[in-house]
Order: sequence, then structure tokens, then C-alpha cells
Amino acid sequence: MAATIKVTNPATGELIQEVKADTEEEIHLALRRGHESFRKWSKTNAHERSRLLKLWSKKIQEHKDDLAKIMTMESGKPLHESLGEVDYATSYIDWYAEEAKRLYGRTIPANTESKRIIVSRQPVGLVAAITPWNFPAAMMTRKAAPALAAGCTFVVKPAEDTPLTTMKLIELAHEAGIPADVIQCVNGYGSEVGKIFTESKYVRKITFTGSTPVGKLLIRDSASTVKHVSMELGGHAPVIVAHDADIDLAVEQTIASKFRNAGQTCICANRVLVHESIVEEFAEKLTKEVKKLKVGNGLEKGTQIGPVINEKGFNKIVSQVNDAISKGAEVLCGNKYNANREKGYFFVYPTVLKNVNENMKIMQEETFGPILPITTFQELEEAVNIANSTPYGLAAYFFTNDYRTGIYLHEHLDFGIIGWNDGSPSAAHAPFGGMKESGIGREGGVEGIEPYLETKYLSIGGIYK
Ligand code: TXE
Repeated sequence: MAATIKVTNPATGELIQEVKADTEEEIHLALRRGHESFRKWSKTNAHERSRLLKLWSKKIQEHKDDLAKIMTMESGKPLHESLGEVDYATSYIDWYAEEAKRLYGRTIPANTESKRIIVSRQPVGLVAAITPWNFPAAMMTRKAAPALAAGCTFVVKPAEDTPLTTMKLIELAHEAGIPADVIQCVNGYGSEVGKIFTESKYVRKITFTGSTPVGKLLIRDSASTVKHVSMELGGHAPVIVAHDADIDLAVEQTIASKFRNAGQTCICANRVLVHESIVEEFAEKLTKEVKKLKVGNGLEKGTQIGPVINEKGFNKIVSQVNDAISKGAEVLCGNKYNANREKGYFFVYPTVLKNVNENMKIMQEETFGPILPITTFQELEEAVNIANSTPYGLAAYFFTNDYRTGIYLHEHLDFGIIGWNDGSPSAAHAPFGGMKESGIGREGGVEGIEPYLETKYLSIGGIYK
């Protein structure tokens, strides 16, 4: 295993910090500690776990500015987005601090007077999480908060690009009084740590946010010890703009969905399907607004689009744009870059493409960059078929003021999250997650604690002789 991980600023390529990569022995030790502390933590009463989670949330809010700065430096996202992410991250802790107190069981009427059946919920055990770089705070708390609330212990491996935000969050959890062995961070490279996590007999659950290919590997490797798995994987969100849509609203919300975090969001708009009768007006208004977006270092005031995370991400974006252009796509704006492979920074200017078709990679694969392809449809059924035609099923959006169109689309789109006249549907109180190859399980809402719980029942006999 490499001894250190170099964390660089994607806006400048400069080294921020070298983080020690944990050795195999250190990772095994962390897992053993997590396993050994499970009995005590799972028996800590729910109100106490709730109290500690609330203290953690409070600590994070007290360090909001430092955390946001670290996040912007290591991920590249604009500072105002990092500040927003800190709030989003604590909203999960606040939500699950309350849900911790609502882990109800039930009684089942028995088929004889002398018996009672009581169903109770108990935590699954030690949880190992692997998180991505695009939301280094929220993707961690969205897993840690329900895990701790349920009574599980938790070990996280953050993405190599962005470990610093996570390390700070863990430090704050300990300062808040959550025992050191109950929530831990280990650092290392994905495939190496992933192997240790999946093979460990101590880990009872793997929770992952990242790419679909890695998710598939983790599911496969978790089978050897029959672990619980939660997977939040890639997306390829369609936006359907019906003929009767409020075009200004559709433009505003599509931009909000697509260009946040430089398009590196699993639920961001990835392809826009516009009714042919309004495509000219939609494309013109959208392009006018997209051209105004300011690209720059996330720490500079006014920046709306930061750099993309790294060279691998940059290469994927450029290859999708070039593929689309070579197959006939028209560039309405963008297709411009400020990148330096030696220094290690990669800015992609927001790009709008028209005349795209189903044979282009951009219409089939997740882009993870600030590129928006526009195509047209005539009948709603055609739009639904295009929307459902990829292996992904995470988020979909549509714009219409006709309730019949809205209900039809809601019922026919195979996606876990649907925004109707809404480009920002995520919330701690809603069940986030995807269908098909976008994942398994839900995070957030009352559903988000379920994957951390086992169901157990007790059958009591001999009550009346
Ligand atoms: O993902 P990876 P990458 C998508 C998006 C992006 C693409 C590639 O399309 O362009 O994936 O991004 C860890 N065993 N998403 O390369 O590799 C890794 O260390 C165990 C969507 O960054 O999946 C990091 O912590 N773990 C997504 C995490 O997986 C492994 C967010 C994500 O990295 C591993 C990120 C292995 N073999 C990317 N290999 C979303 N759903 O929001 C890597 N990792």
C-alpha cells in the first residue's frame, strides 16, 4: 500500500496536504475496534445516541467556515456550495438524531391465547462506508448518522481526492463525545481498502456511494460473507420539457440541476428532451443564461463553476463532447477548456449541445461535467422510452403544467427520484436512491435507517396454562 496520499487543490494543482495511508494492519485494527465497541454502543439508550448526534451537528456548525474552506480547496466546488453542503450534511445528522428515538417494534396477534410474538429492531453491527469526492461531507453524514442512530458502529474510507473534510468531521464527532472506536476514518486507495472491508468478518454492512462498476465489485465481494449492502451509484438524469411547460422555470431549474458542483452530481440533469414545438425558445433562453455562469477558483467571490475533480474526470468529459461533435452535435456555447496536465488543474466551461442523438456516448453514459445535451421529442411516450433506455434509474425531471402529463410521467419513468417542475429534489427527510444499475437501498427519510437494522422476533409461550 502507498504510504501517503497527496491531496491537491484541483483549481491550482497545488499540494494541500499529504495524508498518511493506513496500513493493512491498521485497517484491520480499526475494524476490530469497531466490532468490539458495537455491543456497548448498541446498548447505549437511543436518547443518549440522539443527544450525541445533536452535539456532533452543533460542533460541525460551529466549524462551518473552516470545513467549507477545506472542502472547496480539496474538491474545487465554489465556497457558497461548500457552505450549503455543510448545512445539508448536518441536516442528515439532525434528522437521524430524531429517528433514533423512533425505532419501534410491534406485537403480532398469536394463534393461541398462551403466546405472544414481539418484533423488535436491532442494529446490523459494524458498518464500513466508502464515500466519493463530489459531496465529501454530506455523503459521509448521510451514512454515518443513520448508522449511529440505529446503534451501529462505523468506519469510513473517504475518496483519495477529498479525505480532509471527512477527517475533520470525524475529529468533530469525537470532540462531541461520540466514542473514538464508534466512528473512525481510515485512509487508503479504493481497491485495497475495499478488499479488506468486504473480506472482513467484522463488517456486517457495506455502504457505498460511487461509480456503478465499483458498486458491482463491492456487491460481488460482499457475497462471500453475506453482508448487507447499500449502493448509491451513477445516474443519467433525463429532463423532459413538455409543450405546455413554463419555459423560464424549466430553464432556471435545469441550470440549477446541471451546473451545481460543475455537473459532478449523480442526480444532475444529464440530457434534456424538449418538445419539438418549443425547442428553439428553450435552447435560446438556456444558452443565454449558461453563458453568464462564471468559471473560476471556488475560493474567489462570484465563482459558479469550479474545476472538475481530476484528469480522469476531465478526460471522460472531453471524450464525450468530442464524440458528440464528431457525430453531428451542434455547440451552442462552451466546448472550451482551461486545463494544465502538468500542473494538474482542469476547468471545463459550461457547454450546451444541440442535435444530439441516441448513438452518442453523452446520451448513454454519465457525464459528470458541466455539459448539457438537448434533443427533441414529439410524443410523450417517445420521451419516456428515451428516458428509460439507459441502465440507470436514479433521478428524472419533467416540466409541465398539465396534471395528466405529470401523473403519466411520474407513473412511467423508472427512476427513484423525480422532480416535477423542481430541479433540486434532495432533502434529508426524503428517501434518496435509485432503481436498476443506479443502486440498492435508500438514504434519507424514514427509509434511510432501515438498511442499518435487522428484524428479530421473540415468541413467548406458556402465558396461560
Ligand atoms: O469513482 P469511484 P471515480 C461516477 C461518475 C464519475 C465516475 C468515476 O460518473 O465520473 O463514477 O469516478 C472508491 N473498491 N461517480 O473514479 O472509483 C474510491 O476510493 C472499493 C458517481 O471517482 O467509484 C472512492 O472512495 N472502493 C458517484 C469511491 O470508490 C473503490 C460519485 C468512488 O470512486 C474501488 C463518484 C474498489 N475497487 C463517482 N475503486 C455518485 N453516485 O455520486 C474505487 N473505490
